[in-house]
Amino acid sequence: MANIEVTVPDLGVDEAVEVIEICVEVGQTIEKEEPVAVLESDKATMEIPSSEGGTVSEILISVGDKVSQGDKLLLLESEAGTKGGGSNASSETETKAKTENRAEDETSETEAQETSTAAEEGDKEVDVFVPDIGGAEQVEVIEISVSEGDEIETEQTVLVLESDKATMEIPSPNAGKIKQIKVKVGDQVAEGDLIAIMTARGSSAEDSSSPKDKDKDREATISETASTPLSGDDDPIRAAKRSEADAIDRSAHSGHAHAGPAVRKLARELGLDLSLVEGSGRKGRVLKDDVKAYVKNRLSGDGLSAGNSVAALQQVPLPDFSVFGDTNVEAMDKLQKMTALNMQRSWSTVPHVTQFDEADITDLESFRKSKKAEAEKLGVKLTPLPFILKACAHALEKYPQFNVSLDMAAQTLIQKKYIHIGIAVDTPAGLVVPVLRDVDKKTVWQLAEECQVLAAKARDRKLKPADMQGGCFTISSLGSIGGTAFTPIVNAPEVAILGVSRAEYQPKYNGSEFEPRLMLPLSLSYDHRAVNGVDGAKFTSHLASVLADIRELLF
Ligand code: CAO
Repeated sequence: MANIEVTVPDLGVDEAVEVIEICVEVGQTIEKEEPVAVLESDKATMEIPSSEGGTVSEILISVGDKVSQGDKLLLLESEAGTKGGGSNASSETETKAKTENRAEDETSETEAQETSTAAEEGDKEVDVFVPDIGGAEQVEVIEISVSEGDEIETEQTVLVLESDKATMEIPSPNAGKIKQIKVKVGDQVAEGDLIAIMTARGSSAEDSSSPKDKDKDREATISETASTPLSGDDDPIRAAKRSEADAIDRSAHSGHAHAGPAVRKLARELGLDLSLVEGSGRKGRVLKDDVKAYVKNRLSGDGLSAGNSVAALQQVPLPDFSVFGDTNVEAMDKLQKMTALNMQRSWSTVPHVTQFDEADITDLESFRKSKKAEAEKLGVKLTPLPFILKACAHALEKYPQFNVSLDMAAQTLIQKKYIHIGIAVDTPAGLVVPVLRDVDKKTVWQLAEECQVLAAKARDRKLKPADMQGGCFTISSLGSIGGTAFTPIVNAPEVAILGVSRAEYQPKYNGSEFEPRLMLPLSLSYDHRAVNGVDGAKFTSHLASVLADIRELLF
């Protein structure tokens, strides 16, 4: 076992440079070339790679220290290394540090040089065209990555095109200023179409007279990004994977996150858009820990419950509505944000199927009416809802596959042995779902009273979080309002929801004649991962038969 000193290589700068990040901890085993520290001068940010692999035994610097070539950064214990190998190692790393210095230096001499060249040679107006995109015609513009007036660099993405098979970033052939954008999101474009006019800086300006010739050089860039774009590969899975890879590649380049190559690599591996991550380093630099914390937060679900995560949902591009008439913009309140998040999450993760049916509630309605006087005496409003609750509890007992939650991460099915049912309640503040517990064990009177109490609490905003937790199934009754059917969204992690529409008299043939029957429309949406179609149909027909003859509840 030998102790190796990892030292600062030649940084190509005269002055001492500040340590802005230490990327390793004592006891950590690292590979050769793994970044150990990040240094920052006023011109560049440099990751210093380790000259050897080994276990970090001591860190000799702190964030904020100023270091120069040859200064010791840390000690490594290595079985392979030799004592004093640091100096050799540091010379090995010199080239790399210099290279990264150059690559990372986004604000330094290059820019200054470009500016002076531009000043010397004069700016030139050039057209930016769609380059060769593999012969594809009419490809949709899905994103415009620059705005008029933006200063951009050569190869910076100007816009993103998407065909049904690939996503392609179109890079700028020049550095300079975007003068005019000639396309908008949703436009269909083909090779040679004019995308933008820009004022190219000095020598970077290419001749705009021949778009096809001019774009030859850029074909390679696009082919790399979109990997065999539109090449006639009709395999939808391969195409989808390619698109996914392209999207990941695009996301890793998107935004203007301030981060080093190792952090960018990590973000790319995780398919993470770095511009979404808030950097805790100096000048907002994104550190590895920021990336890990962001991913952990998103996976734990906290990220989704945070108010500002509504913005992270996929957003349809919005026009400026004020162009069409007067508008008023109001912030969404917490309930609206939570409802939007929950709906979006359920709609995009649960494969929904909706089964429609109708229940003949003519006899139930007569019975309910016969109980009205008694209900009034008890101070309870007896609507069809408590009967529907009772029928659902009965169906959940008979078809327990509707009383489960799926844990896809653990690949398990959680079977619930209790029957708690939520009812969607419309309030002036929005939709809430209080939960009635042990519905199977309660009488219709108890359920009627509880519905009334919970609905009143909901409207008065007096529900506590516990009142809205623990549901196994939800009923959304729009019966008092109208409609013939609808497709409710499953209240995940439950796997089914019953939508109830307005009961109407319909002529039904009884074998010898038509007679008026009061028919209650039922719309059962379920998670097709947990419930199959046959069971969906069995569940609604069981509900229909119980509601047609509530004596069925006895069995
Ligand atoms: N068909 C015909 N009439 C119906 C009916 C139906 N399916 N359901 C209820 N009614 C009648 C009731 O019987 C009552 O009439 P009577 O006073 O003559 O008996 C009247 O409509 C009003 O009922 P209600 O709305 O006061 O009571 P309810 O038990 O049916 O519903 C509640 C309670 C809280 C569920 C309801 O008020 C509510 O908020 N519904 C909206 C749910 C919602 O927003 N769903 C959408 C979720 S997804 O976006």
